[in-house]
Amino acid sequence: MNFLFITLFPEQIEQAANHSIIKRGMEAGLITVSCINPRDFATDKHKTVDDTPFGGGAGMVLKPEPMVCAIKAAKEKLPNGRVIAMCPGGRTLKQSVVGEYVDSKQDLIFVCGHYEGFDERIFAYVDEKLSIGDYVLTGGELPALVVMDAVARFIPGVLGKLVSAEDDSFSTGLLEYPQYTRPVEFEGMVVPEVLRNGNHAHIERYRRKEALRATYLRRPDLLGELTKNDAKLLEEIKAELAAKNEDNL
Ligand code: 4FN
Repeated sequence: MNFLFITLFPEQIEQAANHSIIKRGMEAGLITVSCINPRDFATDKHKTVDDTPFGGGAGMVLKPEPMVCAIKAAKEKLPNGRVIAMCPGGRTLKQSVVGEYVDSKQDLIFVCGHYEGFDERIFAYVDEKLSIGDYVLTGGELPALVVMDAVARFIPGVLGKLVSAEDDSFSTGLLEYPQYTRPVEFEGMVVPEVLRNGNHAHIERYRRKEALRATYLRRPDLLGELTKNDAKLLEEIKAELAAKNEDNL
């Protein structure tokens, strides 16, 4: 799979790509990471890529010509590429969106903004707008890198032999159950008995229940349709919470 970043700051992408799992995927020939700099398509002697906004106001807007030239060059390099403009108004990145990108088998072309953002007319050359969440940032590079990280781990071989993204512990759609390693006792806090002495079935049940508990308490919005078994575990959790509240009275 090929990832191409349209960015005024290619060093930021290259630096990030030279670390972690992305580097391994590149070395294994499973992914490529490249950049196109819109500044290379600026035609004046100062290589101008931004200008003041029509109508007035603070800051600068990215001019459409160099951005669109860069997008066209990216599409020539990756004809099967999906052009994704990183912007706060896009649909929000979720694991389901990551799955869509993986399943599409398309290369990904990220358009990264700076200053006050893009001239509206570049969106005619974009397949979709995507956001990673609601906070003010200085550029679209970090969001685009987040998307690449989330997508790359699904490419067979990128994570290595031992773990595959599809059957790892994050693929349940729930928050993670609590995990422990040695020592059995740390500062008076003890690893739950079931994880030390329980059988496989008991451990599986404990982990499912604790994943449901964490999700119910902290991110109930992530709980979708429950299986019969999960519904039973959740009833137990609610009963336990109710009993605890009575104790507090
Ligand atoms: N951000 C908001 C409202 C208005 C502007 C911003 C903002 C970088 C070029 C866009 C931000 C967040 C998630 C890209 C934010 C993202 C960006 C992203 C982003 C410079 C213009 C800008 C209401 C969300 C707080 C700056 C809200 N995912 N403008 O951050 O590119 O992809």
